[in-house]
Amino acid sequence: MNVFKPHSSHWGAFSGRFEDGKLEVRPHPDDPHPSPLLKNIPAIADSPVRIRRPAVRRGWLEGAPGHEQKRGADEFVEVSWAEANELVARELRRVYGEFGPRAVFGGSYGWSSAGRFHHAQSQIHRFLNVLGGYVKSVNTYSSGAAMVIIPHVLGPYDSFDRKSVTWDAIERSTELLVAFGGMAVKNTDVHGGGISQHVVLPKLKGASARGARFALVSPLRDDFPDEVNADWLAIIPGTDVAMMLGLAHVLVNEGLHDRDFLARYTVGYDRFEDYLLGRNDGLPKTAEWASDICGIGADVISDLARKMARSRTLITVSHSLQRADYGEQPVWMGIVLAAMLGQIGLDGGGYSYSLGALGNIGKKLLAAPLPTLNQFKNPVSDFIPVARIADMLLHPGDKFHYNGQALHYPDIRLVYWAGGNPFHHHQDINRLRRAFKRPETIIVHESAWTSTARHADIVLPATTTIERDDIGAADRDPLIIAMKKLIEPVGQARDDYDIFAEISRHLGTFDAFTENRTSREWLAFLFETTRTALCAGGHDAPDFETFWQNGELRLPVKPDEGGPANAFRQDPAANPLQTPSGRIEIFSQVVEGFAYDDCGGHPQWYSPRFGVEDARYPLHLVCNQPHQRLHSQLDYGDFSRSTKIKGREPVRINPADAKARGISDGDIVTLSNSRGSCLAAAIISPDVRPGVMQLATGAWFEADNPAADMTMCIHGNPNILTHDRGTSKLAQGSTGQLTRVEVQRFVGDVPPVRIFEAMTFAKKRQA
Ligand SMILES: Nc1nc2c(c(=O)[nH]1)N[C@H]1C(S)=C(S)[C@@H](COP(=O)(O)OP(=O)(O)OC[C@H]3O[C@@H](n4cnc5c(=O)[nH]c(N)nc54)[C@H](O)[C@@H]3O)O[C@H]1N2
Ligand SMILES: Nc1nc2c(c(=O)[nH]1)N[C@H]1C(S)=C(S)[C@@H](COP(=O)(O)OP(=O)(O)OC[C@H]3O[C@@H](n4cnc5c(=O)[nH]c(N)nc54)[C@H](O)[C@@H]3O)O[C@H]1N2
Ligand SMILES: [Mo]
Repeated sequence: MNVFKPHSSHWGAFSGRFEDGKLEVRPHPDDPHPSPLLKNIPAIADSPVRIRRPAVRRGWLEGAPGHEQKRGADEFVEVSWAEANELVARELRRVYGEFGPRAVFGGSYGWSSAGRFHHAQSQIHRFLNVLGGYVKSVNTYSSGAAMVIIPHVLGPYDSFDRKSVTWDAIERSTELLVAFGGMAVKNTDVHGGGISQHVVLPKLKGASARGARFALVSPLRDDFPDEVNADWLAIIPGTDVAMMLGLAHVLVNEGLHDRDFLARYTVGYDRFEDYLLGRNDGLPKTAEWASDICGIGADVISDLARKMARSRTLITVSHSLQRADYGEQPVWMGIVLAAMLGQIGLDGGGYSYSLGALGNIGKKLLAAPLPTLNQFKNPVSDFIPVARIADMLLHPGDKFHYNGQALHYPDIRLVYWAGGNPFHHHQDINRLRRAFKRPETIIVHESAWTSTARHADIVLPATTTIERDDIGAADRDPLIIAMKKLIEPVGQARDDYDIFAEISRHLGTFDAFTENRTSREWLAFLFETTRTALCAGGHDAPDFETFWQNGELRLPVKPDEGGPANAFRQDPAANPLQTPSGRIEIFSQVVEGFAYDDCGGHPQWYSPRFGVEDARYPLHLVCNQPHQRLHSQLDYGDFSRSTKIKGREPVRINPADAKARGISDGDIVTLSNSRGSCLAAAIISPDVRPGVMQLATGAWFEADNPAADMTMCIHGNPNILTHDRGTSKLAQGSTGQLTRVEVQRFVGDVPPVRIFEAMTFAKKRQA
């Protein structure tokens, strides 16, 4: 009998064993609320959709590298590893030689997998840096707008986004938690790198049992768990800033704002108040004004404002709110509202950005550094804000704005991706398909035939975590895990490290890339930093072999002393914020100085662009994170597939909207707008606001006609519908969360979904 061995994933620590050709998975025994996403894991071992051998697109193999209309609609030819390595090395040599590193895009955004050494992003960046560098991407799809605006208003993103308020403080002190964008427990199933304990539900229940109240501001009722009783304020998507302004207006009107706090800790409130009260534009942003825009009653807004002023109130703003047109505004306006309440820096009060978006946010900080692979320095300074990928490929040389800089898109010849799925994560997939036809060569390492792999020229089969040894560790998770190999590599899959090492051998960079360490030697080497730091801090720390045998190691955590906001509140002169003024910038001279028409010097209401451009499409579509998987990962797993209806991704529709269109539960429907369309299966639900539908991201994109310029996705990927514009000239963040569509019942023969079936391969034609 095989024994259960420790392992980890972005959605939980677990142990696994492979017995009788089946993978069994058990959650970590100390996890109070394990994630159902663990049920997706067993399929990794034998799914037909795994990539088993290196494969090259026929047109690329038989022709020459170049712009290519057939990319995404061509056949693949399987080749040997020797041939694949030779092809990749030759092409890299050509592109670096002829065009230099500024022609190579290695941004390679994506979540890859848990595991500190075999982390695909770290591996690819290290590999490309050794070759001379690459054009990178900055910021994330998660938080593109917030990462740029928060430093102007509060200080460095990393010190503020997640370090402000702990769950312990909420359980202890919060009286009213107002969650803009909610706090869906399904989102806290995951955390990048791993999560050994899922505590959010128990913590919320704890706070609720002590008497805390919750206000859920969201178009979806289930953005807060049923177990705690929240007041659902079913807002119209994209209108939170208007509602926040309405709340702020009530505070001022009734003298409930904290003038002392504003005077002592902030700058620029007067400029903002002029706007709020309409002194310059003649338009006071009253509760009634807000109500007309956001769909929440003026009396409800007024009542909430009073309660917020009377209670120890915590305002949270979700990532999702800023993954939309003008996404900088709700992040900033949430801070201003919290400043007006004067509770920033008080225990369990104030402001917390993105609390509830990931499972480890709000936990205590670790007192030791995690094992980390050195990626080396990238000598190339060119970059794009991550979600500008299609713009960059389509418009080399064009100018774009970003955070006060005017920049130009580089001319990319070669795209190299490992550990991400742009055909899942990027907006306006029909446009992305056109963009992916532009480079001369696209190389992808993947473990499964995702749509991105199918749009590449050279596809190299990568192992998953369960096929290799690694060290599992994550930010604010005290448990380091010996992630032990559970099965042999599927087919001819290789670890990303070994793939890059072998290609490096062809390019003469093997020693620099590998430092002549085997994977096992790397694990011991990386563990040593953590061990040394622990010893220096006076803690007990085992050597690597002992850790590996024990299977896990518990790191010490820092005491809950509150974040930088608490220190700032206690003594603003001694602990100024790292902003130009040292205070909270309600008005930012710097942002004002950029003179952007879509992000001014203080937060303000801008009507979403999609509302204007897509006005003829009557329904809002919320494209949020899936509860049944992490993004597109393991969409072929049992749990994800168990939620499909007739093989399609479910879309939730309010009963009134369904009735008006003759749609019944389980019907296949077509969602469409000017950018494209997709099929999905209807679930009629009163948990979505009337006028709103919800279709999660992550169903693998499958074109009904891969050769056509405009195609429908027959599986249910919402990014065929979303628009591809940055949040504003300031941050250029992704705006994928919201769009507008029409929906109708599909009549006729429904095309079968085949994306999870085994690929068939072509034979190379003899020259
Ligand atoms: N419309 C809309 N779009 C969105 C969002 C939204 O709200 N709405 N959300 C956005 C957000 S927040 C994010 S973070 C992105 C997520 O976008 P991604 O991070 O790109 O999504 P994943 O599905 O996690 O893709 C990871 C890929 O890496 C592969 N992989 C895993 N481990 C390994 C490995 O060890 N080696 C290699 N070579 N490959 C590996 C997986 O098979 C998978 O295909 O999506 C964004 N897209
Ligand atoms: N199970 C699971 N958990 C995940 C992920 C996953 O793929 N699966 N992805 C992880 C990642 S990478 C990230 S970045 C985080 C993302 O964290 P978020 O971006 O916060 O998560 P979403 O689920 O996209 O959105 C949360 C909710 O915001 C609400 N919402 C959308 N638009 C509006 C609006 O205009 N106003 C208001 N008030 N509410 C709105 C929607 O109802 C939606 O359910 O989640 C993480 N957690
Ligand atoms: Mo994300």
